[in-house]
Amino acid sequence: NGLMEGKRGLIMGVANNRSIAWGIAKALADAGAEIALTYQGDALRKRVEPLAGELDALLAGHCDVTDESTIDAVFETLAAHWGQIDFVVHAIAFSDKDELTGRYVETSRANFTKTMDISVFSLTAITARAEKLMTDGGSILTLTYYGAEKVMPHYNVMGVAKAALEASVRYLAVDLGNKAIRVNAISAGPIKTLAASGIGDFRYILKWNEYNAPLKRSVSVEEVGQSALYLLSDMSKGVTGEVHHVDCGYHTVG
Ligand code: 0WD
Repeated sequence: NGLMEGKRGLIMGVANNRSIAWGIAKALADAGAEIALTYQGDALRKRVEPLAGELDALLAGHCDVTDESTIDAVFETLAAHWGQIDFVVHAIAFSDKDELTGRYVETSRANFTKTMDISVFSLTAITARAEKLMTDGGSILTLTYYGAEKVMPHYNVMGVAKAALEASVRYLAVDLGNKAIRVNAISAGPIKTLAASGIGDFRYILKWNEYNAPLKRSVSVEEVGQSALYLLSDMSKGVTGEVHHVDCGYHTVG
């Protein structure tokens, strides 16, 4: 389908071919979008470069969201190549895996701050830059998890961060609405990715979802990609400030 024909945008958070961001990138490219990817550091560059090649995507460079100058550099590259953009996907989160197990009450100040900076503030930092290039309106999408709404074992400080991320989506949606820029989140069910492997008992959480979700299975990155396509295309022109569950229905029973 040509749903994204003529649209250009940035996808942040591809670490490898199992990343949710990669599932979204493929769905968008299939629908005709022109895509730019960033990578975090040289180790990931080796993974992301060939993936960018597969989609004829622009490699917009290294971006560590804790370093504002690297965010600026990415948006300068986009301004130079394209001038204007239509969408941004933010699929970035981090927390020390030693604190994604056991009790939330034992979270350290240092990891709390770092988790919030990388997983929450980065959406606002990126949106502020994207706004300037979205001169023809746009759609911004982030990834969240049910642990924002209910206590999930081991999700701990990341659950607190996702709650703040979801609130950010609503505030950003209001700030940018008069420019026809929409801001939404997909709350994805558990998927075995690099980031997920850091969460304690992840396999158990995955199984629990499979037994209990209405669809009796876990969601795939391809399915998250298809839902992202809806939120990033004009199909969802009237939707903003929304947290859309793509979790095989788990949130209805969990
Ligand atoms: O079950 C899951 N996998 C779910 C993930 C369920 C619901 C939501 N999510 C969310 C995650 O919290 C995250 O926000 O989806 C988003 C994407 O996560 P993912 O696809 O599960 O994980 P992964 O493939 O590891 O990509 C996340 C990437 C990082 O990978 P690693 O594993 O190297 O930390 O986020 C990027 C990095 O590429 N990232 C950063 N990018 C720029 N600057 C930074 C940083 N400081 N830190 C992490």
